[in-house]
Amino acid sequence: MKKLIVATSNSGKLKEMQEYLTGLDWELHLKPDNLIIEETGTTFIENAIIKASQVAKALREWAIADDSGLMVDALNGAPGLYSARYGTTDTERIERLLTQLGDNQKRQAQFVCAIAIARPDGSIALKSEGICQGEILASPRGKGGFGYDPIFYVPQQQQTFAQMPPEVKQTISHRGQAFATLLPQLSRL
Ligand code: ITT
Repeated sequence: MKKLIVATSNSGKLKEMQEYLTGLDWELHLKPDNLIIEETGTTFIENAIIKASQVAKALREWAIADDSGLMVDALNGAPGLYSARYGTTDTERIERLLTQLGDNQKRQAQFVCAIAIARPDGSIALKSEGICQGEILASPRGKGGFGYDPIFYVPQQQQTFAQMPPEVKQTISHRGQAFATLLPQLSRL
């Protein structure tokens, strides 16, 4: 089995990425905590490529990275690329977002996920992107998931990401969409 380094420091994201990647012909390994990659890209896919490529090169192993974020229409796409840097804890990030939106009636938002897989020399073997549309609630709802999940409501399911069973979020989420196109290609590598 080939080794694949899952290049993330976000435990919620790691858990979801592991779910998509189990049962494949790849042996999953975690990225060492002390290997920190600066996200200098200007798009989600650029950042995913930077993270996968630099981790792969540093460890001389295959690596997979995810760059994702929440884009809120009424905030002109913020926090977007800066979703992780919007606060120091999930609670702080959610509070800042809700304060910025205030009682604005325009609540549409989308979660975006870009994934890249790099070869041990740092070159990119695969990349993929996924989007999930939803709305920002006025206050958090639900205990599951991670990050902004409690305020991201999906009208079709009539639930937030944090209220859904994990397997439902796994199918409809931005990450689910990105993995749906990536996985068949990954098994052919
Ligand atoms: P790595 O770069 O180490 O993977 P990170 O948390 O810095 O971890 P990003 O730069 O991609 O990751 O930032 C993504 C932000 O968007 C972060 O605050 C996440 O909590 C949030 N996010 C991404 N996917 C999410 C999801 O499915 N549900 C809730 N929040 C999510």
